[in-house]
Amino acid sequence: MKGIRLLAVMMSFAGGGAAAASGAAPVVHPFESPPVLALGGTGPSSLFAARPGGGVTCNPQGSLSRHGSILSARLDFVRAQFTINNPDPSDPQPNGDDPVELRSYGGCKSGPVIEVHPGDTLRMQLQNRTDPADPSCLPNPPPGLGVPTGVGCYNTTNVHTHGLHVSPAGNSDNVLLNIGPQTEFPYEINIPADHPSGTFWYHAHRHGSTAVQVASGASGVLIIRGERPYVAPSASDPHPVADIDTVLHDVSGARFPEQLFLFQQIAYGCFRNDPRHPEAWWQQLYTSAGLFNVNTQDPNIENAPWICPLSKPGQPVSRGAVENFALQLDSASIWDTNGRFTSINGVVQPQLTVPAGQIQRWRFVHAGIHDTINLQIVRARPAGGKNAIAMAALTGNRLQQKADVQAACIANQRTIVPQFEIAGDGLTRAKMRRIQASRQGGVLESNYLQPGYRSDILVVFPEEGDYCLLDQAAPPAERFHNGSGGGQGPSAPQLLAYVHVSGGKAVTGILEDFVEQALYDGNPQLPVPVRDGLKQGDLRPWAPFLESPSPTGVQQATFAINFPAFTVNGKSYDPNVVNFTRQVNTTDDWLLTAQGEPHIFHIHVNPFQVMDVMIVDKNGNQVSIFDSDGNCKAQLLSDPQQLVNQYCGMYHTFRDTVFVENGLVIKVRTTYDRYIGEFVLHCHILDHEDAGMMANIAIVPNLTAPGGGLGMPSMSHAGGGTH
Ligand SMILES: [Cu+2]
Repeated sequence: MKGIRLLAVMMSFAGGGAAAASGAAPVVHPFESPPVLALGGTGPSSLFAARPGGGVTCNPQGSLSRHGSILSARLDFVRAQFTINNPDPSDPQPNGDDPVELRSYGGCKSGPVIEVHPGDTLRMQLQNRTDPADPSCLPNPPPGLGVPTGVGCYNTTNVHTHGLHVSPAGNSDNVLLNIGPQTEFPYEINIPADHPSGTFWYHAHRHGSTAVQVASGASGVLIIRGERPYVAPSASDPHPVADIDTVLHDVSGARFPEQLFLFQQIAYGCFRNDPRHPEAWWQQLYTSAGLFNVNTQDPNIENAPWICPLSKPGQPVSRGAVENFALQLDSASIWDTNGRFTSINGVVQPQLTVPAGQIQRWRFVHAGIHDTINLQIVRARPAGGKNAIAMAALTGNRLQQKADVQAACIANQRTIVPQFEIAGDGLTRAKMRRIQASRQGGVLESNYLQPGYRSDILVVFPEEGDYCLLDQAAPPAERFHNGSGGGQGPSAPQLLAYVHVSGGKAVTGILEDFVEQALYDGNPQLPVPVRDGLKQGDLRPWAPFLESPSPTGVQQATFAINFPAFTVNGKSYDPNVVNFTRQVNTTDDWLLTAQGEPHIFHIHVNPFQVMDVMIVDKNGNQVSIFDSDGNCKAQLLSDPQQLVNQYCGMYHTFRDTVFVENGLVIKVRTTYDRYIGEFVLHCHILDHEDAGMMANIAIVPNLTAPGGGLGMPSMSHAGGGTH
């Protein structure tokens, strides 16, 4: 089923820096929520009912049913055909819909939303319905596939519940599983009753095929919805669990409308696959400058946008696919140059319509594999009552859009709409954070989203009009190799979505006051000091954690590429080696560093608290970037060479994923709470992970007992295996 399409009249944008490419009228795609699984029994419908502008264009294979606290989801991992809309007017495909064939969940561009409650058991029946004939899994894969050592087996998979505090063992959140083609696997994930509510996600995580699968769309949003109301602290329970969900409503008790944003960077390419030579498939990728293959030495081809021409005799063209690791994934600059667009819930540049003055909760999930999203919401420049964005910016390839976006969506202190962040990586913050147009190091602040990050914000649009959801360009200092392409955000601002604000009631005062007053007004049931705190953005009663226990140990993790080795502490991933063995219910500090270029630290099972970020000052001393209030030091922010701005809201927050800028030391603190077993830490630039930037950690009952307390060596088959 196609979404409703509105064809806007083609007009050049008055005052636009570049005329939109001629010929094609912009196609407006309504914003879609991610697909939901069909109900296969008695169960809840998704609480994400808001689907402004139209239906979802994919009904995923699979099903969902609930029996008491057991939620059963049948999730199909399939290689399926669908389309991805491409705004580039030179795209020859009908309606600008590129045909693709990709491995993902249920045959959709983004996986179905899974919503559970604390205390639920999530039974996920993963059906791997891919082809057992998998050339990437041969002992010697065809050299043209560009598969490095350790990478391959694209049809073998598993599922990781990113950010969940659940068991890593057996058939729970165990990423050491290899679920082959035509195999069915019953996950059973017990979500503890005291688990924080929030925004999490699931994705494929089988070492060697993670990047290919996630870059194909094998990811989905996993919501834990909480209904635990505020309870006063007591001597026996000094910090009772309570959910921020219970205060996010208006005076009538109606929940603030929610929108999910699963940002995906689906890196499809169309290949010249000669049907007479299937052994040579996935080796010749079409670009606007010619065919790109692993032996291409021509930078014009390497940096050219990818295209999907129409097939004709003598010119076979595959559907868009992610099959060649070397061509499609493992370059720090490839996402910036390949011409593909970041999609939201499977749609490129959707239009979201919201009323003015309505507070909404937006849940952002960065499900890309590689590239930073510098998220800003910007008021578009009015153009004589015309929809400036739809007229111009939506027509054009990325380079053509650059000028239009820069003309229509000018970010400055007057045009930026503040984002009020209430949770990072799903975990409610102790204090609401205003992300606004403070000038930091010569750049305007963004919501810095790295692969794996989540950010929950409250947003309210002050008045009717058009607004741009932007992936703001990274300043030169934050570009990979200082300007040679790739790295921390795009080289040109990119339009992610546009927001049409229509109707509602304009807000004239300060938006932060408006939001905090609404929280105050909506919650008269709270004790006076708690309610007064809400009015100041104090969220401590709903934050799952306030401070970590004191640490008893220090661990280090250093990410580095010594090509072709991708390493943690100098070692490439070996599934047979346990790199760290730690004792359950103890706390460590971890010192995280990256050599040469930035990497992204993620550890499974337990969140960590960002204790400090340290930088080497000009005297050679290691100093904190934070002042005594936990804010970034002003002199660092005024220096664009000091890349500290993305850490400024993180002091003492709890997360599960953190960017590790090279040259900095990130100190995090984590408690190995409750769960025994073996899991991983790794770089969340997923092609780095596949190539070896991952390590095993085993949590044992007792470090000093024989076998870590898991039993005598002769009983080793019973346990999580330690060394
Ligand atoms: Cu990395």
